[in-house]
Amino acid sequence: PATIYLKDYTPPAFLIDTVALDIAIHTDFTRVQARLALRRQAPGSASALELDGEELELQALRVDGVALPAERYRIEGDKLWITDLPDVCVLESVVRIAPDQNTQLSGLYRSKDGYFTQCEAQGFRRITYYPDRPDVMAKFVCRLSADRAAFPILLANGNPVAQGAEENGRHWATWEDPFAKPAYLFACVAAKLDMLEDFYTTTSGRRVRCAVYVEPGKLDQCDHAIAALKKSMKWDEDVFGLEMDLDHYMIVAVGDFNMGAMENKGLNIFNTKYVLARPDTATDTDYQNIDRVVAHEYFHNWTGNRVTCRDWFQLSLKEGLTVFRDQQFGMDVHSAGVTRIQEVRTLRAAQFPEDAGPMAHPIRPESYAEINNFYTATVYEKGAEVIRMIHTLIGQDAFRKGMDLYFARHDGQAVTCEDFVAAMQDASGLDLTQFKRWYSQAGTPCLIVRSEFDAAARRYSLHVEQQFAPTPYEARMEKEGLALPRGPYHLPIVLGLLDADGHALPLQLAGEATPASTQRTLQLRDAKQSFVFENVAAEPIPSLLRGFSAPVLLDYPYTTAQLVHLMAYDGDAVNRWEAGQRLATEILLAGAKAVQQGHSGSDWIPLDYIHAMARLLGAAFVDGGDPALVAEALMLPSENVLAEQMEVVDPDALHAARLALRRTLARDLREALLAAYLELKIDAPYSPEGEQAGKRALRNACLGYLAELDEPSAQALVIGHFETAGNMTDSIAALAAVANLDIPARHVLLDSFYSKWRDEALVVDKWLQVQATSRLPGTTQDVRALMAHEAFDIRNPNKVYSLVRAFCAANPKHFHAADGSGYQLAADVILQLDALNPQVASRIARCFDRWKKFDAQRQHQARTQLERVRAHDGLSSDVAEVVGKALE
Ligand code: B3K
Ligand code: ZN
Repeated sequence: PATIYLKDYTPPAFLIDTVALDIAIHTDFTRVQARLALRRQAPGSASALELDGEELELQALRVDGVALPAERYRIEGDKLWITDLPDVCVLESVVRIAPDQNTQLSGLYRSKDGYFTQCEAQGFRRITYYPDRPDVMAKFVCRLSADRAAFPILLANGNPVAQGAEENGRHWATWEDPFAKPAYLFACVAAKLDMLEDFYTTTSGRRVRCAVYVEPGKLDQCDHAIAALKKSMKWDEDVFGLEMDLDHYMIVAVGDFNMGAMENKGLNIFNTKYVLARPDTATDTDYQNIDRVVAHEYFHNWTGNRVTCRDWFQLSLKEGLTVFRDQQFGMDVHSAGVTRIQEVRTLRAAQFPEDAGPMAHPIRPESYAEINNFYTATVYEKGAEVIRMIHTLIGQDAFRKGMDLYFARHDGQAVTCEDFVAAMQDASGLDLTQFKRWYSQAGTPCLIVRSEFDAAARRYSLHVEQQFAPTPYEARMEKEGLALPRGPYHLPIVLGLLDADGHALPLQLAGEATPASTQRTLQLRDAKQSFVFENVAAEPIPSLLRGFSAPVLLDYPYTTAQLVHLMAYDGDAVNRWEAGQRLATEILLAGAKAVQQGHSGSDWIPLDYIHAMARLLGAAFVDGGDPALVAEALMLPSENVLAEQMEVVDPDALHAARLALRRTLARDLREALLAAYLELKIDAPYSPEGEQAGKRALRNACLGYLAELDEPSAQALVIGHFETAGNMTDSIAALAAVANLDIPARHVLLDSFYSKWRDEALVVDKWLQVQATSRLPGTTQDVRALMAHEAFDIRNPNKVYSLVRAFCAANPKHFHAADGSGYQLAADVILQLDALNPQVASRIARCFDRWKKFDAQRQHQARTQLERVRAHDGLSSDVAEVVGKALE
């Protein structure tokens, strides 16, 4: 596939003031008429008009009402060029498209209940000829028509302006969006759906109709989404002073959708997974995800829609910022500590490996082959961390001023990441020149921190060294002559110092007259930099990078005793958790080594750790204890995260060590776990809110440990949990536990679950997922068998993600099986899917990212499969880019 470069950006020759679309949906085809009011950017210049179009059947082309002669235009691949246009003119086109054949789910496509669209990043070109680039912003009017009985609901962006009947039982509706927008934010829907509506009145008095549209019969699963929407609207007003700007805000749920959701202006289209919820079908995590995704798409209305991206290289401008905003919302509406811990876990599980692998890229890449491959953890999650660092460095008030300035300068524009940083810099007065390296350098920096205590001088020093080794991305750029000078990062280190009793010390930096507080934000700028604290009576324990203040790796030689101390006393919830994770990681890596050396015992598990975990569990029940935080602390680092720490990954040894540690904890803490399990039983009616959800999380974590005891009583507990569960959180916790046990009840429970929920697609997804992530031998064969089960459909992304992606990404023991059977399964699916839906195929292909970290035998197996995929005729640019970079 051809590479596209940021440095090649040129502004479009023509702008579009208005677009009038007429989309007529028929049984066999859809006819799209488009009327574009064009205006040349540089009047008098001669450049041709460049339009994009993909899989369109062109039927007519007229300029100012006159059919365009063949010599005035040229179609080359997915481009349509028109020459000799006047500076101002109206271009009309008529095309036919085939949404019923659109398995890519990009553009206009058919799903069970009707027709839906997905235009980001480049789906609009699959609907009509258009300059499909975000820096062309136009006002859209859309007339939609279809059969009335089959598709009674007709929606598009903005406001409904007219509707009526046509002959042959058809009907039409016209929608007008008062805001200029790029084509990627266009949406329309023609479907049979039920609707739930509610109203929200903004501070300035606009009464906004909030409507959720879902598959008929699912109205009882919409309350949470609509409540989340109203909460988000309120939050954005309170925190950022940003109001809803339209009279209608619609969310349409569709079961076939490539990603989570899409922020189309006034007409969000959502994966059903992030809309539908009922206590018996959705887990606490599902409820929380719905809050976050609804908020995220809503927040895009300002960060993404009112101010959009100049080009797709700037994707993090809207995504990093909007993820940061939904994270802040999450911290405000849920527990701040738990929310942040979960974000850190996601970053480590998805972004750090990406940054260390063949697809490494900065949050603003310089080049790409397929833009759909860049909706990544780096652009989103690391992008959000970069915004968070600005927020930490300049503080909440200056950040708010920066946001105000950004909107004052750029409302209605398509801008770049520089524009955002400039607003933050101008509002705060902090020089962010060096900070901008976060936008152009790939890889996870490592901070090597060493401390020094001078008892006589009562002085404590922290010496920090930054390492920022180049990644394959940098090597590639260099080969292409695009090498950028690399340099140290500017980042905030939020820290505290603890004394031996666990008290926070007042922090007085050298040169200061008095201590300022017990927590400080230090600014690191140099490759090597020291921070000196005065008046320190005894050697403290440093609590570094509190709240995970920068997306870096930290190398500090903590002793076990120090980590145990931090686990108990650190004033920062994230760092209490972090200390436990750090300790568990050390222990598990030692355990993996022991397993490799053939030790069968568990003497590599220090008693101090077991005691610390016991104290943690007990802490959930004292005054002020937080079961949700304890549940997080009980969760050991995943095998994939541990794998990143191994020179050569041994998935079997890691699995064995982790399981041994879980079993040891279960055995040694059994009374406490059982007592906690009994104590945490909730009698009140279900609520997904924090307090109950936290108790359930801890209770189910205890159950998970107890299930590791290879004993009938523990198995009976799990089965009883399943049978008495009053909500999906508890059911699925029990089912996931039993899916790992080779006992007769396994099949009984799985079968009864399936027969109960076979008609509830999202619950069937969970059923597939617990089986795909089972550690039992034979799982790979089970996954293959499930692909042939009536419950599976390779055309439905949720099914593929729940079964195949869960297997590849969350079952390392089986995916990385030494015989290559996991890799072969993945490659089979990638090839089968590539012809249908390249975006989904490419996401599966990403599971091979870390193949070079494994032993020679596994590398050979992986390479064989990667090469088989690469050699396939007609491979999509999506998969070709991922596999090509993996094999580089
Ligand atoms: N902006 C969309 C993502 C579109 C992905 C296109 N392949 C959802 C979001 O981030 O809100
Ligand atoms: Zn987004």
